[in-house]
Formats: sequence, structure tokens, C-alpha cells
Amino acid sequence: MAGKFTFKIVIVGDAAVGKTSLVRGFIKEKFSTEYLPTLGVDIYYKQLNINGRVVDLSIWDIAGQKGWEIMHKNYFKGSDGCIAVFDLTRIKTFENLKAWILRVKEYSKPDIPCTILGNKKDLKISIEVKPSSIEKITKETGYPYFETSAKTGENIEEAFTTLVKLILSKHNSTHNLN
Ligand code: G3D
Ligand code: MG
Repeated sequence: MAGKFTFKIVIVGDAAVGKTSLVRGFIKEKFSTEYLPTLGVDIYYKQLNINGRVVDLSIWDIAGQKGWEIMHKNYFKGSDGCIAVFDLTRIKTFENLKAWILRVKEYSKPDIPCTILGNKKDLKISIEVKPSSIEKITKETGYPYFETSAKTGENIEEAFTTLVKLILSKHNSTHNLN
């Protein structure tokens, strides 16, 4: 169907940074989900309309708190976009972010569009990650950065929509659809 797109988005980051909460916050009440036992992955589906273009998203989220060691390359394979999340209140999760981004690039494609999310913005007094450190990684990667809260819903829609727009523009330039 003309104007219809299907994109796979993966969400990565350390355990308990808020990946599942963010995905659920984005999908809201209308979500359908599927569990892939072979990969230990929950897949969420959502349809968006962006500037008249219908976009079907599948958002892949690691089930439970399992770490990289159980992750299969198939989790990343064929991804069109990535959401890389750290927890603003835990510096370690920020230090691990680069490694997550490298894995995504290695197992999907080096020029994959991504957004970086500093989550748990609502926990203001506990914030550990310095703005200057964040600025450094966003400059290095060129990825858009959002401070989000899965608790209040702040910036979740913006972060996901920005990623989908990036994927669409890359897709259009590759396929000359504009
Ligand atoms: P994960 O999927 O990355 O492992 P989860 O993370 O979405 O399961 O979230 C881990 C915990 O952090 C959850 O708490 C969740 O409610 C909390 N959390 C996620 N996002 C935010 C946020 O933006 N602000 C605050 N204050 N908490 C958040 P529990 O207690 O259920 O384990
Ligand atoms: Mg989770």
C-alpha cells in the first residue's frame, strides 16, 4: 500500500532504567503485544500517522531484567531505529550507554537512527549525570537527546516521534520517495 511503512525499533539500556515503562507509556491503552520466547522479547505494536504517512511500528523490548549476556543478535537484526535509555539517577547506566549503542550498530547497521533518553527526570534531587557529560555523548553520536519521565509521561511522545521521523527521512532519501 502506498504511503505505508513498517519499522522495527529496539529499545536498549541497563536493567531498570525504565525501558518497559517508557514503551508502555508511549503505546498507552491501545497496545497489543506478543512474547517471543526464543528471544525473551516482548514486541509491542503501534500505528502512527506522521504527516499523512501511516507507519506501523513494532517495538522490541527485552522481557524481565535480563542483561546483554542472554541477548541474541536476532534481537537487533533488521532494526530500523533504536532508543537508547539511561537512568539520570544512576551514573553507571550512563557509563554503559556507549556500549549499548555500539552493540546496536554492530548487529543492525552502523548508520541506524537513534534517540538517547535520560529517564526518571521526575526524581530531580537524585540526578547524578551531569549535563556536560550528556552534551559530550550527544555531540559525539549526533543523536537527539530527550529527558523523559515514564512516571509523568514527559517527553515520551516527542522522543518516539522524533525517532520515527528520522527513520522516515532516511528511508525517503534512500528510496527517493519524497
Ligand atoms: P526496564 O524495563 O528498563 O528494566 P522498568 O525498567 O520499566 O521495568 O522500570 C524499572 C523501575 O523504574 C520500575 O519501578 C518503574 O516503575 C521505575 N521507573 C521507570 N521509569 C521511571 C521514571 O521515569 N520515574 C520514576 N520515578 N520511576 C520510573 P518498580 O518499583 O516497579 O521496579
Ligand atoms: Mg523491562
